[in-house]
Amino acid sequence: MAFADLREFVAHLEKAGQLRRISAPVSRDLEITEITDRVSKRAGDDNVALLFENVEGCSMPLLINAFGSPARMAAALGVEALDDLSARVAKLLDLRMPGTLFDKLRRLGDLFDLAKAGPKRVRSAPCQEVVETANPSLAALPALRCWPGDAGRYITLPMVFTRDPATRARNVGMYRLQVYDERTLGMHWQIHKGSAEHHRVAAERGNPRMEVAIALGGDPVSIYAGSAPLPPGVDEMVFAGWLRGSGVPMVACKTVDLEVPAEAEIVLEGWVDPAERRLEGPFGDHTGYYSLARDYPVFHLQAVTRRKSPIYPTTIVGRPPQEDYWLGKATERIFLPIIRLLLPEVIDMNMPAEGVFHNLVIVSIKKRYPGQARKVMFALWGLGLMMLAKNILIVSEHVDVQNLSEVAWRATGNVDPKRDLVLVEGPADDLDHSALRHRFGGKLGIDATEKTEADGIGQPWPEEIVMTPEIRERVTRRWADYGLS
Ligand SMILES: Cc1cc2nc3c(=O)[nH]c(=O)nc-3n(C[C@H](O)[C@H](O)[C@H](O)COP(=O)(O)O)c2cc1C
Ligand SMILES: [Mn+2]
Repeated sequence: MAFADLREFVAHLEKAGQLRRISAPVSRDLEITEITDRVSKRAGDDNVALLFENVEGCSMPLLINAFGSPARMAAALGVEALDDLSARVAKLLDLRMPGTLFDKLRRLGDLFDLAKAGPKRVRSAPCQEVVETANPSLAALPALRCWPGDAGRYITLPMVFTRDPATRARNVGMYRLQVYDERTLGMHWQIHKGSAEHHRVAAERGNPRMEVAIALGGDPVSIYAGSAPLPPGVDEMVFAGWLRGSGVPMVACKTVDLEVPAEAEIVLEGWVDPAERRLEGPFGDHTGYYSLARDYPVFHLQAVTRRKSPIYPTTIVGRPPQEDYWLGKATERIFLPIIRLLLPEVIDMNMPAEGVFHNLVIVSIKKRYPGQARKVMFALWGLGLMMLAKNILIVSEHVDVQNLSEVAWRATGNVDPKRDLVLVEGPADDLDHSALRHRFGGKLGIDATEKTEADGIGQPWPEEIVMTPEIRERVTRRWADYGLS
């Protein structure tokens, strides 16, 4: 089931006991961060979404941690468990010629789902119940000051809409926005990202202005889609429509030639001057460190449209695990079948919270020939935003990459540093504070697969210890006899 808008999702979470309303007055300066950080690091059902109804000095309720658990993330995307996402994508990518008539009809059904995925243009929209063009202002938004060292307040869960000035192709990205004043925002699209490329094209063409629309809220699938690293030119709204099972209703903006999800809560319309830069940050980031202040483009507000009583959605990032880890986990599950299509030896992958996405990617492979682990590393380093992966660890197919204890055991035992480490350099994540220099640094590939003669071992590779099935079965059967309970 896909939710039509943020309110439906909130209602679902509340009914499922996954949301708490906080009516006590709270400050948006640091206090909400501390509360949310504690709740998002709790285990199980104590980790809930939070709806702050009384943010001091603001009339809008503030929603946070709505995606912050596996159950909520799955619910947001209309599946029972995040692994179901892999199955859905794998089904879509299955290009084998269907055999039986039944298979053919089922395949037709998949393609029909895809045909329904296109955005639906609507003329009137909840996100335009109120239109403020005369004197637009950001002042009503309960934007958070997240951490003590932050340069200011930030909008942290936006969908940023741009078009390629040459092809008119749409991009949607989740890029944080620093609130400079009531009309200006810092636009933190990093150099490797979709809208940064649009911005570059606009600058190259000498365009004086590039139109931008920022949507806050909307259906949860669309919100998530802004964070998905789709290939350039692939429309996040078509992707969202496919995930939802129905096209996202979109409405034309009032003052810019862009469309936004009709069900959004708040929309900020405006523009970026391709030649303008302003210092953005520092910002307490998802690495657990402050990202440094750097020059970024500037968004100028020219209109606000919104619902009559909007909910303001936001998140905080900081030392993991936090809400963004689950947004990333959904991406990991969705992209696994795509990676497997290109690299069929890949079995599973894990980007653990401790690795904050780019720092550590663990991949299991079915190895057939020497050097195959290296082949997979190099392929991943050439694949979209995987180019930013700093450490790639390859293990054999039978290793459970989701089990970090097993991974540590295998990786330390199966690796000879002289033979199994690959040290290269390449593009580094914008936020990698340890890189050689900004956006460029070293990368480590670790081949932790078991080695064979073909890998050039200098001593026989031992067998792994496993008990015989007969004894295991016998002990299981007799367990009660031993009095061990
Ligand atoms: C909570 C959150 C905040 C993010 N903030 C930024 C950001 O400030 N700048 C950025 O370039 N990417 C940020 N990202 C990552 C992008 O959303 C992600 O790379 C996405 O692929 C961008 O869309 P694009 O591929 O169309 O550029 C953030 C992701 C999340 C989940
Ligand atoms: Mn994109």
